[in-house]
Amino acid sequence: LGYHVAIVGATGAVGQQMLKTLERLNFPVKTLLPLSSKRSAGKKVVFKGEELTVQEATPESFEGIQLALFSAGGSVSKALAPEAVKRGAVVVDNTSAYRMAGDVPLVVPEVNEEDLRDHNGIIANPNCSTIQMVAALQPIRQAFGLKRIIVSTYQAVSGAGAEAIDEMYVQSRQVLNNEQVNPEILPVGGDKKHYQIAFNAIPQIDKFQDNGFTFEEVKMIQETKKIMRDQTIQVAATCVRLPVESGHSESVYIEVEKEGVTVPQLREVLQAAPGITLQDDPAQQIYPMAIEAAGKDDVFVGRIRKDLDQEKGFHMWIVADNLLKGAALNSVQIAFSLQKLGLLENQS
Ligand code: 11C
Repeated sequence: LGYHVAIVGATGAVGQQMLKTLERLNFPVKTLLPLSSKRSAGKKVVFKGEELTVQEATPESFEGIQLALFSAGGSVSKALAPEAVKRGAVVVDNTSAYRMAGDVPLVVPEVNEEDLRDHNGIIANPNCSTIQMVAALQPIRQAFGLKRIIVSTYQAVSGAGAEAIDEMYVQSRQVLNNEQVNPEILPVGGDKKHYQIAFNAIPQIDKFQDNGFTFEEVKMIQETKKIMRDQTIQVAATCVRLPVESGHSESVYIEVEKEGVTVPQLREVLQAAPGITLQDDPAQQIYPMAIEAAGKDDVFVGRIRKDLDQEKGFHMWIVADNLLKGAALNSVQIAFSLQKLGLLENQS
């Protein structure tokens, strides 16, 4: 028994993790259809030990598909997600194409699983840097309320795709060999200028908006308010790319609503929260780090401390694998939640 599942973008960095995560968590898959753009069609992917040929995604590809996980860019989702829905599939979309649409739930299961009940065929998977932050802050919010968030991110190159990972390694070798570096992708594939990522920190992820924030920063702000169903939470973000392969890190400042909250109380609620691992022991130099979080499912939280001036202010350091909890794992968790809530067709 299982579902007929399609992965759109099966050869990409996230698509590959979707295949592995479906297999690793034993999601009931009856048939797996790997789809891609014309360019990648014909490539092979492996699912449960079986080699599968990737097919070009067309509207007809979705005949008989019950669940389609999309991660092939916003334009592909815009063109094909409605076609999949028309043919009876439930779509979990990992792009920003539908995230802010009023009739599309934007879901991190630990935070707002119940929003899935309002879906109209498409469910949006939030941006990676948003997911790990709201997953860590939700238990704090439930216990003590949440008034304000100020976040600075330290994001891995894998968030910009497999080509950006290659660019980091190529440039690193070039710098070490005293060779010329020719940036072509980062900070943003489609923008006017490109900068060296090797041995650098670039304060731009995605394109600048009219308000001076980048689109990545705007996503963190808008998505957080939507997922938490609270437009009054004050959110500001600064997003920075680092030469780290996988694992986004975030320095997060929050102000809670309740008075008299202590650091041990924050640690206690985080320790009890599903999907969160507390790594917070300054005396032993224990704190989350990207190279340790990479390849793991949980969101790691540490460096929790009270602000020295704001009575209700706290700081913390939140790290997660951006391709797993930030993308593929959250999408697969949404699929499990859909199944649990009876929102998928019957298995065959
Ligand atoms: C990055 N957060 O690290 C981006 C990648 O909207 O799903 C994910 C983009 C998105 O570059």
